[in-house]
Amino acid sequence: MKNIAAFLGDTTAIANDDIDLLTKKYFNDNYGYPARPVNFTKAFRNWEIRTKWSEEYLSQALQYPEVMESTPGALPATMTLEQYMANPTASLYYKTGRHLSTALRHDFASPSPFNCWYANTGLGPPKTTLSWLYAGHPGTGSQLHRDIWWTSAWNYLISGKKLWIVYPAVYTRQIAQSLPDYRLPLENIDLMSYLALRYKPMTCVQQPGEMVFVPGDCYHLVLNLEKSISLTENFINETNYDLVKGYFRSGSSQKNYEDIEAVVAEGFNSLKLVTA
Ligand SMILES: O=C(O)CCC(=O)C(=O)O
Repeated sequence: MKNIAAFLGDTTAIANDDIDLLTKKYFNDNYGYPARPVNFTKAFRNWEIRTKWSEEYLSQALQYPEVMESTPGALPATMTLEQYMANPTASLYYKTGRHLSTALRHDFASPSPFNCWYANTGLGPPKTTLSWLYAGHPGTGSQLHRDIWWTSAWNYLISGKKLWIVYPAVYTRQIAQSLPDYRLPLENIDLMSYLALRYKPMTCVQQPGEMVFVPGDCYHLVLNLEKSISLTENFINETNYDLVKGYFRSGSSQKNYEDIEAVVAEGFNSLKLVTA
């Protein structure tokens, strides 16, 4: 992809935070409550999965064929991680939630600042898991979107390089009204012409060992600049519960809304226990 340096130079940088130890209070005060995107450059650089989750190790652990995410026009495909990695293509992207049902789940615990009330609820087994492993060849990526249920997310880069394009929450309503303009063909993005659009994004290039936080009210788009492997999880807690409730409030299922209300009530009770 051409012009990355020029593109980065013409956009506002997402904050790089080089704190060594990320506490929940520091995260909530500076990024969670203000809903501010950030790239943590050092806090997770020694996370064990960064070295343990090599391509070979993951391919061994994830032998189930997955349906690939594909760019419009690409033929649908189903592949194991090993097959995908051996076949460079920019039109297919490997994504799985299956790591949580393999031994891989014992290799990591979600960092405590991002504790998720839904994933950890005692009210019953969650119907949906909010944890995914991505593997992508250069040129693959995630089209412009807001995250599932308007939850917030962290994304940890194990290997490779990713370009993040994140819109400040203040533009969310307007972008939602002109989504086709902001959804660009991933296979042929002209980054500089992207800047001619009315609303300007924030950007960063994420390196291995870095963790990007994206608040649930920010549209974002991600491009793999090199062959990349990352782990991402979404979460609901005291920093974003009302946004998530708003998502379900505007949906059609009263039952889903009530379930999330119960999870949120349980979450606040658990906070009382922690601070008592
Ligand atoms: O690594 C990526 O492709 C970005 C993932 C992402 O934005 C998401 O899962 O919501």
